[in-house]
Amino acid sequence: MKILFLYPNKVMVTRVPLGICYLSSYLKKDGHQVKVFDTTFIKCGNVQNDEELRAASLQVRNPDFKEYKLIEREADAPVEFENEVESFKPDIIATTVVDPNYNFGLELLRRIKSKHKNIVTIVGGPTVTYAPGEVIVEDCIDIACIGEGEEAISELCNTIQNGKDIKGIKNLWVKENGKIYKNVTRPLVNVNEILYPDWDIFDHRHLFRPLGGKMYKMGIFYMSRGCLFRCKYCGNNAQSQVYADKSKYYRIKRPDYIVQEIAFYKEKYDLEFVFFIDDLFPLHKPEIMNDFCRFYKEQVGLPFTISLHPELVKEEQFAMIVDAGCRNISVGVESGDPKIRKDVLGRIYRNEQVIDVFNLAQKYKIRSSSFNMIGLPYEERSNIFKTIELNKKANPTSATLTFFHPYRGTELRDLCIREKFFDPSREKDYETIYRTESYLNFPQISNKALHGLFRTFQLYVKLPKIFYGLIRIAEGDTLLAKIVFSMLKRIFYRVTDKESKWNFTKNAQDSQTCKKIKL
Ligand code: B12
Ligand code: SF4
Repeated sequence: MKILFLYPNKVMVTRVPLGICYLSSYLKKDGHQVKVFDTTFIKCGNVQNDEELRAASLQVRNPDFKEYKLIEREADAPVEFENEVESFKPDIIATTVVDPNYNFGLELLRRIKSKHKNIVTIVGGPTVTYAPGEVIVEDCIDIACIGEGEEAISELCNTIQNGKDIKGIKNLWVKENGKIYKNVTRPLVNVNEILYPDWDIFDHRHLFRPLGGKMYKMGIFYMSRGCLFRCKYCGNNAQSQVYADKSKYYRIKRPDYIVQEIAFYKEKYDLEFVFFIDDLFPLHKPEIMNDFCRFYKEQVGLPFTISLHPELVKEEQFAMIVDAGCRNISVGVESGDPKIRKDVLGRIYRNEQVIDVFNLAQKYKIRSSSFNMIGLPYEERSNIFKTIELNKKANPTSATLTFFHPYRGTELRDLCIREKFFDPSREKDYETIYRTESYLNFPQISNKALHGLFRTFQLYVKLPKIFYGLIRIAEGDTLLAKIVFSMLKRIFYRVTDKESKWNFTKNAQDSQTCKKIKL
C-alpha cells in the first residue's frame, strides 16, 4: 500500500511531528510505501512565521534562519500537494491536525478528494481525538482516528490490503455510504515496546531549533506520555477520557529504554541538544530519575530541556538532572493570579512555588523559561499585572507569552461558548490570527488593550517600574506610541544584552561551565 502523510503546518514551526513519525515506523515495518507532504517550508498565505512573531513581541532574538536554510519558499501549497498525489498515487492520505491548522488541512484534502474519490482519507491528532463528531462529518474525510494511532493505522492498511472489512477497527470512526461506524479504543500503547519514530520521513531542516538566540541541532523525545493533571484549557482531560484504562494514561518509559533511544538518534543525526516534549517530565519520581540520570550521563551527555510543573519540583531531583545535563527548564506559570489560575484554569499552586522553581534554576545556573497566557476569561488588566509581577519576581531567562485560545475538547471552550466570548462558527477565520491576537470578546477588557499588553509584556517584565508610565504609552497604536515603543525597545535590548548569554555545547558538562558569557 502507498500512504501519503499530510502535515499542514502553516507557521514554519520546526521539530518533527512525532505522531506522524511513529505511524510511519509502523507502516514501514509492515512493508508499506510511505511519503509525506509537508507544508512547513512553504509560505502558506499571509501568516507570519512563529519565530518572526516572537521576535516582534520581544520574546526572542533570533539567529539567522537563512544560514540554516529555514525559509518558507513561495509556492502554491494546494497545487504542489495535488502534483504530489498525482505522482505518488497513494492509496491512503493520512493527515494529522491540531486546531490552528485544521481548516487548512481540510482545504488541502477537499481539493484531492473532489478529484480522486477512490483515495481513502484518514485524519488523526488532537483535534480529531477531542472532537471526532465534528471531524467525521466533513465530506473529504473517510476515517477519523481517536487517540493513539500506531496500531490502528497499521491494522487499517493491512486490512485494506487484504481486501477485508475495515468498519470494526478499534480507535477508528469509519464513514461508509453516509453511515458512521464508531469503534471503541484499544488499550494504551506500551511505551516500552513501541518502535522508534521515523524521523527520516521529514526534511532534516526540522532538526534545527533556536534556543536563547542560538541555533541547535535538536532531537525531540518524550520520556512519558500523558499527564497527571487535568487543567481546564488543556487537551489532556479529553484525551484521557477516550481510554477505558484511564488510570494508566500517564506512562513513563523505562530509563534504560529512553536513554538507548536517545543515544541511537544522537549518533545517527549528530545531535547537539535534546528536547523532552513530555507534558510532565517525571522529575517527581525519584526512583526513575536516579537511573535515568546515571544512564543519560554515561550514554548521552548532551544538554537537554524539560517542562516542569511548579507543584512537583524537589531540589534533590533538580540537582540530579542538572548534573545529568539539564540546561533549560520550561515552567507553565500561565497566570500570576492564584484565583484565576485555580478558578479559570484549574491549576492549583502558590506563587511562592513558582518563584522557588526559578530560584533553583538560578542557583544551579541553568536557563529557564516561563510560559504565560493573556486574554483569559474574567481576566482584567489588574490580573495581567499580577502575571507581570510574578515574572519580575521569578526572573526567568525568558517569559513566553501567548494569547489564550479555547481549543476543542477543553472545559474552558465550553465556558467560552456558554458565555458567548467567541463564535465557534467563525473558527476558520481564527486560524490565521490565533498567534497574533485574541479572538475572544470579553466585557471586562478590549482586544485592543490585550494587544497592547501583549506587545509590551516583555518591557514590563524586564524594565524597572520607573518606566511603567512610558510603557503604558507604548501600549497604544498611535504614532507617539510607536516612537515610544522603539525607544523602549532599545533600552530593553541594552538591559537584556547585559544579561547572561547561553552557549550550550555538545558536552553538557562543558556547557555548564561556559554557560554564561558576560558581554
Ligand atoms: C510537542 C508539542 C508541540 C511542539 C511540536 C509540534 C509538532 N510539530 O509536533 C511545538 C512546541 C512546536 C508545538 C506547537 C504548537 N502546539 Co503543541 N504540543 C506538543 C505536545 C506537547 C506533544 C505532541 C506530541 O508530539 N506528542 C507525541 C505524539 C506521539 O502524539 P500525537 O502527536 O498526539 O500523535 C498520536 C495521536 O494523536 C495519533 N495521531 C496523530 N496524528 C495522526 C494522524 C493519523 C492519520 C492517525 C491515524 C493518527 C494520528 O497517533 C499518534 C501516535 O499515537 C502536545 C501535547 C500532547 N500531549 O499531545 C501539544 C499540543 C498538540 N499542542 C497544541 C497547540 C495548541 C500547539 C500550538 C498551536 C501552540 C501555539 N499557541 O502556537 C502550536 C501549533 C504548531 C503547529 N503548527 O503544529 C495543543 C493542540 C490542541 C488542539 N486541540 O489542537 C496540544 C494538544 C497541547 C494542549 N494544550 O492541549 N507543540
Ligand atoms: S499540567 Fe500541562 S499538560 Fe498537564 S493537564 Fe495541565 S496544561 Fe495540560
